[in-house]
Amino acid sequence: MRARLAVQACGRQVQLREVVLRNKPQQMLDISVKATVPVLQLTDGAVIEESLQIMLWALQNNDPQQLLSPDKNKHEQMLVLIADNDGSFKHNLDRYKYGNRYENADPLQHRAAGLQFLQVLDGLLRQSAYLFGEQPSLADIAVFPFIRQFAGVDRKWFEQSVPKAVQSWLSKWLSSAEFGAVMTKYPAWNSEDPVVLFPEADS
Ligand SMILES: N[C@@H](CCC(=O)N[C@@H](CS)C(=O)NCC(=O)O)C(=O)O
Repeated sequence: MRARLAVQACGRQVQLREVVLRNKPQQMLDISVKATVPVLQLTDGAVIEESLQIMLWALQNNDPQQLLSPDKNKHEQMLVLIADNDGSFKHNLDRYKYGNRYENADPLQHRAAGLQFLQVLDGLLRQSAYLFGEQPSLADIAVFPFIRQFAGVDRKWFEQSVPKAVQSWLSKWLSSAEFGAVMTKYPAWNSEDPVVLFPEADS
């Protein structure tokens, strides 16, 4: 979702091939040993296998909303926050959400550890409407899809325990036109299908 958000924000179109993870197409396996989604193949054949790298590729090409240039030269701080999200927060999220898949993981302990990251977000959101200023940045669109997952595990607990500034920020993103547009469901790609462009020409 976050790769789609960045591609959408950069104003370029890509060909979209929806993958069902339990039935990965051979064409995907041929270009990516890692075989995770998202994966982007460029016209020169180069392959980008990490969602954050796809986001950076998109926005370094074209960044009309200046998502890479948050207020007050906070670019480095933004990348550090995203690394914390992708590292320890994602680790805790997976063990909270899918506790039964991890031996010896205590989901509630990982929920508590995840909450600490949300408190960091709260500190930022008490200062400005978005994580790094009054306008959205790469950090917002890189992080909120994970907070959405965290919220979805136990919505009641989330509403009671997570700082209100974080809840409002998340709600704003979930009701945004940008998020609505990337949540479109696509049928699984098949090599005989016509090309699907994302975003569609008129969006
Ligand atoms: N850090 C990677 C994580 C990619 C990842 O693990 N994606 C999952 C789906 S959300 C996946 O493709 N898993 C492979 C599988 O289940 O076979 C990224 O952000 O691109």
